[in-house]
Amino acid sequence: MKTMRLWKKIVMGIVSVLLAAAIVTLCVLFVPVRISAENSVFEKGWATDNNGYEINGPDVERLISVRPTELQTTFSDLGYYSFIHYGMNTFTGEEWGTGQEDPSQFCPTNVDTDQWVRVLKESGSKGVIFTAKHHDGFCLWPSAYTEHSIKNSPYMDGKGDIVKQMADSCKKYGMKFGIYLSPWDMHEETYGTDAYNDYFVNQLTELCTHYGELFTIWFDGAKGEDAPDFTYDFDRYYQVIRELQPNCAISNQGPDVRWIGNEAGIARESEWSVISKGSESAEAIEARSQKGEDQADQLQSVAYDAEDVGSREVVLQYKNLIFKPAEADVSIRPGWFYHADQDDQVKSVEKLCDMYYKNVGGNSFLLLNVPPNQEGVIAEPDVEALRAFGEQIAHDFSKPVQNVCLTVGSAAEMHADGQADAILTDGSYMMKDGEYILDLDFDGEKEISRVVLKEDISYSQRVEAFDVYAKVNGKYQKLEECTVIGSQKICRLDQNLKNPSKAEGIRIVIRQSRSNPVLRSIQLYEKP
Ligand code: FUL
Repeated sequence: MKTMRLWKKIVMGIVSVLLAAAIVTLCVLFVPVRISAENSVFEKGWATDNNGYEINGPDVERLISVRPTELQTTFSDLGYYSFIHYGMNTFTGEEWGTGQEDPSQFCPTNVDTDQWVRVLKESGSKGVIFTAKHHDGFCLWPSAYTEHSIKNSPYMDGKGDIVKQMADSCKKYGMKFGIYLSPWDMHEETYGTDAYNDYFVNQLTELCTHYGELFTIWFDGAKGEDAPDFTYDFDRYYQVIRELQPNCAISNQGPDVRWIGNEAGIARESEWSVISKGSESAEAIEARSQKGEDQADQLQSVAYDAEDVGSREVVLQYKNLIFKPAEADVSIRPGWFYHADQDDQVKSVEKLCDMYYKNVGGNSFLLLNVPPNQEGVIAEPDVEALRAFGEQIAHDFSKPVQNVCLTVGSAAEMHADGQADAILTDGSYMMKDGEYILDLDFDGEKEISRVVLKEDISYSQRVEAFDVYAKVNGKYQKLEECTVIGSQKICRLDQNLKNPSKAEGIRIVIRQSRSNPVLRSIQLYEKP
């Protein structure tokens, strides 16, 4: 009996030890290993724990089912484009005007739209949006529906049409052409009545038919506090554009491009294109338009300009989601229109570059305004700043890294995946489960200053967090912890004190994603 009990004890002991060992083994095998420390080795079987967020499931499915239209996808490649504010205010010295101005006050002597477009193009801009009509109602084209236009001004004895001049110059220099049209009109008598919607549609039709292809129409949200209460028939406006200009994005108060929420060129650290439908009502945009730089830090609570418009915590609260990329509009000077006394307040090259990187390199478009002067040319300080800005950006990207060996997957299981090469060359690659690591190894050592990542946004915006490592003497050092990618993320490693002057490679680890990330390209640039 005693021996039986002893045997039982021994067997039970062995079973417990085996059980404990099995549990430990299972844990090691199935609990994802998190990379926490620098120089960590990405062990076999490494997988992201997605920062504790679900990587798949119904919520994630709902988020990634929100995708751009073809028009939005194409538009997303523009990155940086320009605004030209020119009109009655240029001559009266105002920013908003009154609508009571006389057409005779509009008297430029040398409207050189070729110079405008050339200067902008040389700065790297891809298109120009021109103020055909600002809030004062004065039209820069000879509209058949009003006398308050260029046709009654001294400019070219009333024979001028600056919208046409702009369209022609854009064509000549291979720039896209777009139109700003203010729905708020201080001059037009029908404003505030239904007849105004007809007036507006008539003007829109003129602009959509006589000036070739438009890449965007920009409906300003601003409206004076004492302006009559009036609901614009936006659906009708949109329909006219869709019919006459099917490739034209409707921006700001429109369905295709979202106003970022301030007029200081400040993008959020995590700029999302998948947002709630409720946060972009025309009224909300109207209420917050015309904000200056001093107010830009008030990106808070109210939905449209809230600090967070796209994290899971926010968007999952809403039933209707839409894809709407952000655009940051900002002027190169304090004012939107030219004022001689602001000649010494043109933004510095450093400021312009910073805005470029934060927006174009942060899933937002940069819409930079440059106002020509009374004579009709872009003034020297702006020309100088734009030239230096364009040169700096071109210089920053002048040494693309060639001959990169790309491997995808965890370190112990690296394999050169033929398909993955597509990532380097503007293809599209859906990363497989457990393969959220990308290694870019060089032929020799290099000092990398820019890492440019793009998601294939036709699969929605998925990446929520990623890290950048440098490989030095075979070990990995973490340089940056970043959030979203979207249409484009540019990491400026040369701004990072930890960036080594000699790296053998760069490693990108996707930490958090809504389902499998789909990348479109990765480009690296050496310090020039
Ligand atoms: C604002 C307008 O009130 C400004 O004058 C300028 O046109 C800017 C782009 O939008 O809302």
